[in-house]
This record gives sequence, C-alpha cells and structure tokens, in this order.
Amino acid sequence: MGADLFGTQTGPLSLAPGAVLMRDYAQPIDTALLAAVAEILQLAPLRHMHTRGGYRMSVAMSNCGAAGWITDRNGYRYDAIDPDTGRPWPAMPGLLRDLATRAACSAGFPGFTPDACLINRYEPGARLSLHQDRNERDFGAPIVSVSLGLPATLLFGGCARRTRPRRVDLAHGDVVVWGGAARMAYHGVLPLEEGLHALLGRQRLNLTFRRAL
Ligand code: MD3
Ligand code: FE
Repeated sequence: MGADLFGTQTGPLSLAPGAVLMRDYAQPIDTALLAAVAEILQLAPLRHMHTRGGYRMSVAMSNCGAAGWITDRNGYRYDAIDPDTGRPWPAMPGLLRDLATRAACSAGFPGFTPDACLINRYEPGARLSLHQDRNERDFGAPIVSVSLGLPATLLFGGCARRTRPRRVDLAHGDVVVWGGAARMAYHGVLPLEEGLHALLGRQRLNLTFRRAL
C-alpha cells in the first residue's frame, strides 16, 4: 500500500511473492491475545523439545488447536495429543483463529481455517536455525505468524538453502502471512537480544497458525 506523510510504510507490505507483512496488525487486541495465550499455557505448559538428533531446542514451545507440532527422538510431526500431559492440546480460542483468518484474507488467502497454532517462546539468546516448514499436509494453505513482546530478526531466504537470506525485523503486533511461492522458503530467527517489553518483559512470543491435517 502507501506511505504516510512521514514516509512510514502503511498497510500491507509485500516482502516477496506470497509473503505479506502487516505491521501492528495484532496490536489493537494484544492484551486479549496474551490473556488467551496465558490460559492455554496453564493447560499445556511451555517446554523445550528435543530434535531427532537429541538437541534441546532453545525456543520453548506449546500448541493449541486440533493438532500440535512436536519433535522428539522420532522426528518432527503433528499430533492431537500433548505428549507432556497425555491430553488433547487446548482448543484454539476464537480470538486467535479469527485473527489468523482475517490476516490471511487481507493478504489474498480467503477461507484460511487453521487447525494448529504453535506457540514459540524466546528468551534472550534463544534462536531458531534455518529451516523449511514441511510437516503440513497441504502446502497450498498459508502460514500466519504473529509476533508479540521483544523484537527479533527473522532470516528469510529462498526455496533452496543456498539462497542468501534477507533480514526482516519483527516487532510486537506484527503479522506476516507466508503463502504461495514464499510458503516453502527457508527461514530462521537470530538469537534474541536482551530487552524488556512493557507487556511481556524479557521474552518474545511467536504464534504460527497452520493448516496441518
Ligand atoms: C517463512 N517460527 O515456528 S515466524 C516456526 O519467529 C518458525 O518463531 C519463527 O519458523 C518464529 O516454524 C518464524 C515466521 C515464519 C513462519 C513460517 C514461515 C516465516 C516463514 C513459513 C515459510 C516461510
Ligand atoms: Fe518455521
């Protein structure tokens, strides 16, 4: 879209074909989002999962929705049951689901109905190495990401690992829709820098909404 009289970008910003950044999109409902996430985390506490290779992830994770993303000695997959509690993941609150559906629609992906929401919690130093999201059944559906709390630098490359990634700073309230050609792009997050956020303190939360099953 356009720029305001200060030259600041307003409205959706195209990062690459299929990737749409909407600055501050979730900010108007941030406290309600955080309250909903806090309730989910009471039922399905954050935990540091382990990769197939046995490494403990620096990012702590949980999920809500019909399916949750997990990793352990058997690798990456989606499962309806939280392995730590033995119960189904908490239901996805309407507020979260509707935010993802609205954002996807604004980015040109009408009818997005996520069945999985992965909650990533970064503390200073936590990072996510370059990867593709390929555990979902239908790559035709986009992924919607919502950043809350401390800012982070996202690395965003191409569909081949060798493509040199670009850096995109993501701040509290920013929403990105990753669909089309961007859906299979390699991406990662640089180590979180120290800081104190007014609502979240020394952490960053990232919500990713997916059509997993
Ligand atoms: C680009 N999460 O959970 S969100 C992940 O900030 C993940 O916690 C990061 O990568 C985080 O898998 C990045 C931005 C993001 C999410 C999905 C993508 C970028 C993407 C899928 C395809 C391309
Ligand atoms: Fe990812």
